[in-house]
Amino acid sequence: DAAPVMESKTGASFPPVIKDSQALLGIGLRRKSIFGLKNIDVYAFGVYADEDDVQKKLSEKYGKLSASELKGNKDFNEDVLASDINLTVRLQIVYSKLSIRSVRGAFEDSVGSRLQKFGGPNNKELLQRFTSQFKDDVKIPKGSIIELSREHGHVLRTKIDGEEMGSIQSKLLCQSVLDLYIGEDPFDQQAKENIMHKLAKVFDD
Ligand code: DAO
Ligand code: DAO
Ligand code: DAO
Repeated sequence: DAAPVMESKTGASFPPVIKDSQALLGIGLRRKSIFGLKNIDVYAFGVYADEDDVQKKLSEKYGKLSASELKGNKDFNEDVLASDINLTVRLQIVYSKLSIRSVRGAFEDSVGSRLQKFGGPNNKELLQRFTSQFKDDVKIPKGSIIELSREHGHVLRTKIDGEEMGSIQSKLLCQSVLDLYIGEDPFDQQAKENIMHKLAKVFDD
């Protein structure tokens, strides 16, 4: 029924449903400052979730609360991050000069800081296991679509333009990646609020 949703600054467009059952909850923009001088738009993103799954896993604890009561509820936020709900973050690259080197570096900063936050300081080895998978010959030109999906059992699956790059079973990694978008200090605060509101509304009907 619904039409694609467009991120207005970049023109990136997001289908309303992916993987047959995951609905778009909200979209946002990942920006990065370079040399402390200017911000570049790196990618637009959309967060999707299986709403039946949200019902099934969280309604016992939150089903009696309305969306407005759940607004800003820290427990709810943490449970969404840590639970086993099927969730996908779809990235659409808008920066045209992305190199694997800068992806690796950004990843080590952003995901690395979350691995530390949730798992403590001894996660260097885990992180390097990932970034070493980013082969120098992988191309991520403008328009590329990267899907980061948490599947049941805390499996994080990565696809680039529909092609599977790998998957890894790690609750810590799933939580750390999602924290970038809907955690305490997200890339796009407004996006996070929209996404959490949509998730909370699942219980309203
Ligand atoms: O050209 O060095 C540069 C600046 C580019 C910054 C790129 C940030 C990469 C962000 C991660 C993208 C993940 C797909
Ligand atoms: O925006 O800082 C960030 C991190 C985003 C996570 C992106 C993971 C992309 C993995 C793709 C590897 C391609 C070689
Ligand atoms: O278990 O060490 C292993 C192999 C897993 C391959 C994982 C590649 C996944 C790329 C991770 C990107 C995370 C956003």
